[in-house]
Amino acid sequence: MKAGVRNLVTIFIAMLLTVLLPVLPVQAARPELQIEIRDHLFYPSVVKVPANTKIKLVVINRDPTPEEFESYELNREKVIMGGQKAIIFIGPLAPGVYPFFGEFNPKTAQGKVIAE
Ligand SMILES: [Cu+2]
Repeated sequence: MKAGVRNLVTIFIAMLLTVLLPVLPVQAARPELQIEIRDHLFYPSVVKVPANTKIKLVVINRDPTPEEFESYELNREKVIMGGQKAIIFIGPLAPGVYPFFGEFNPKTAQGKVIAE
């Protein structure tokens, strides 16, 4: 390669890295977890997450009836219509146990997030 071309390639790669590098760590640092509601139960009902990390929870309601994902400890409350899904961001959490429940079926729909 001629020196001029090599310089252009080097500059191009440097520009590409400048654009990409700030984006990549953000995606890597945000784990995504999926919880399903079926027959007024959560699957899985126990969810382990890394402490001190922001988490994206995708809650899919497979029941035909609406449910409300609710947690006092996580300070979250979200209605999910039948057959719909909701995205709920939680954390960063201190290590500990954070119960959640379905407000429309609180006797059966119970679960907990364990941050460790
Ligand atoms: Cu509520």
